[in-house]
Amino acid sequence: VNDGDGLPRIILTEPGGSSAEVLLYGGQVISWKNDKREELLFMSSKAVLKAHKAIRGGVPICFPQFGNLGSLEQHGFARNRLWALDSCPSPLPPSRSNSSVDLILKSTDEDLKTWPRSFELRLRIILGPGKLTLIPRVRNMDNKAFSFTFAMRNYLSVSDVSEVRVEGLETLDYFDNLMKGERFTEQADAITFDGEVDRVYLSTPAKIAIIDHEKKRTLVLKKGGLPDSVVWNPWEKKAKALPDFGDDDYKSMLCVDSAAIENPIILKPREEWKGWEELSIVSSSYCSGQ
Ligand code: TA6
Repeated sequence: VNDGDGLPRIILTEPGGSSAEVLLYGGQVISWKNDKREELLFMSSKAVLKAHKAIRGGVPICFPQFGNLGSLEQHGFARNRLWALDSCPSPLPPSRSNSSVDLILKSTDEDLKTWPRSFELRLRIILGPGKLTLIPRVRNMDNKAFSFTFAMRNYLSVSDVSEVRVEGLETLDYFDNLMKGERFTEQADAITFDGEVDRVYLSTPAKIAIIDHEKKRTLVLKKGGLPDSVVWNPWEKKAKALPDFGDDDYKSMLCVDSAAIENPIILKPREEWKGWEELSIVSSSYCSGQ
């Protein structure tokens, strides 16, 4: 499907009524709506939906480098490349209620100049009732080993970030990007937000809950093969400094990413790494009386 902005996209729907929209550009999910057509992911009011610029919202794929942890552009180049439909995806367990798409990004001669490793990066996106699953895989197509860091940056839509709690990260160590990446230990019994937060939580549990009181909704992030989780909100000052971020956008978003940052993933020739994340919505409205 080609929409107004000329970016080819795939629309996924499932019998329960939810939907998702995926751009071939960046292999990026840009929308995930529940069965009530509510948008569950954040998209900046000033996002630039043009090729060759990272799109500020949905689920950007940060590969082969997270942040500025290396010589590449911030968060690597995968989110700024045109991916393709994977014509020979590995078989999926049969399921009536899911719809899915398989995307692939292969290293190009251009990329080999900046990152001299040949790779195949695959991403399977599966939409199920109340559930969105992303399964990234990286295969080393080279004749020597290489390592990379990786993140799926989940821009989540929230009613008011100052009313959001994140549970599952308590007692963990984290790198604080606001304190030159120094390592700290989380003391709070849940993460709440009253200012800029930019932390890489390390070796997180497989399940993290983002509780949005106002919307009476909890988003549960489950993941595997991606031990770390970045929690980011730019808050007012940084939001103003980002040209593709609306000044008030920070109030209605929170990034809680699935990532492999502390320990880069190392692949031997022909070896393939596989990770996964599952975003699901638990609307507490019906259980409010319980
Ligand atoms: O969360 C890590 C981080 O590097 C932040 O410091 C902030 O820069 C954010 O990612 C946004 O990066 P981007 O390249 O998407 O603007």
